[in-house]
Amino acid sequence: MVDMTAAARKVFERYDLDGDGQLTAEEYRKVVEELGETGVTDEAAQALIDTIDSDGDRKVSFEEFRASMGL
Ligand SMILES: [Ca+2]
Ligand SMILES: [Ca+2]
Repeated sequence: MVDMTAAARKVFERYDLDGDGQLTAEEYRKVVEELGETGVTDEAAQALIDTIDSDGDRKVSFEEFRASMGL
């Protein structure tokens, strides 16, 4: 059985480049660019972060990230 929380944690850590436990729009943009997705604007990255962010700090904690995956 796959531990989905552990899997989500791995994805989260991949995006959290500075390891502070919060995903920012800039971190998200850097990772998708590394994956070959060009043309992601700061605004588009922030809009996605804001979609997942539930406490309004404009960053995504692991709890928010996990909740966004339905875990
Ligand atoms: Ca971070
Ligand atoms: Ca947040």
